[in-house]
Amino acid sequence: MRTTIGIGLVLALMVALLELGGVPGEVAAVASQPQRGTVTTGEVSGTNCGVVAACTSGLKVNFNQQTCGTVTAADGSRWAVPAAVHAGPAAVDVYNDCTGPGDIPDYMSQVKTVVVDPDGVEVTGHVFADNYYELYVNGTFIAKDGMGMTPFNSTVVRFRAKYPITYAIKAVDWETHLGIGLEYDRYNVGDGGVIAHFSDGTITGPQWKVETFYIAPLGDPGCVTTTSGHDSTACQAEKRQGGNKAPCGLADPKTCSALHFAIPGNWAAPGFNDASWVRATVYPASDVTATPGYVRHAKLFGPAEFIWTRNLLLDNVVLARHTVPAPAR
Ligand SMILES: [Ca+2]
Ligand SMILES: [Ca+2]
Repeated sequence: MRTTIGIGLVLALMVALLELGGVPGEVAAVASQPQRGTVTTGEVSGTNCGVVAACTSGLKVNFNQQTCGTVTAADGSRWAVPAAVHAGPAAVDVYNDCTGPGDIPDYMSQVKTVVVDPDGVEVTGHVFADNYYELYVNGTFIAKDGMGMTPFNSTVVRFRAKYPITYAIKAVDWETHLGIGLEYDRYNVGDGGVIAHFSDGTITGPQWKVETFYIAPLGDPGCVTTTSGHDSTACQAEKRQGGNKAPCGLADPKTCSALHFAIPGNWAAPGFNDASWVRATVYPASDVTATPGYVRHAKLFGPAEFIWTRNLLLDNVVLARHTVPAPAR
């Protein structure tokens, strides 16, 4: 009996040691690092997934539809590019020169309150995104940006929610060449940025946690590391007057790749664990936008700062979270 147990134990130990010696690197990597992304290469066509099909203001604006496509990776997985869009309602615009007159003086009278928690407090917020955002509060969808690509609008939202309040923003630097992170005839690399100010004192800033889930254009996706969040800072893109450029786009846009990471279904929920995400990087407003939607209404954003991930150019879908235990004022 004792001998049998002894042999059994020795065999079990030997099997364990063999397993450790067999694939230790892979096992350890899976346990300690965020999942590697999925690579796709090349551009796909898309269809309008935005609220607006054409501008009606008669003003001279650079209108581009918000189009959505799907790219397929070599492993057969399919990815919405640049991002999936929530079917819910668009936020009221503070500034819109495409389907509105520009400044919308009576915008506050149009805002409806989204009830997240009936026994909560009412909070009004102003949000500007380059190019698109969706706002979630305590896991509930509040509103999306009604101008998903260009021109640039500015918006207002209102909700009723109970503390602690988890703010969650999905921000997207939209693109016109779907799947490769490039825009317009010149195949420019677009830049992102989102800013928000809420009446409970909550503002976007470095205290927010962020992570990117769609990185493009990339020549060699191996430049993205995943030991400290999804980090594309080693990847090449150049800030240039008249349009930022990436080497693959300059050579041949068809060769540009993208790196995709699956967005967790519960990413906006209060209980979602964002421990692997990094602190937001703040950018001067001048790095993000000079458009009237923001500039003419900058006062609405008070001390809030534009946030994004570490790479304003190549990180195109950015999720941002911040939980406020009690009102700041
Ligand atoms: Ca917008
Ligand atoms: Ca971009």
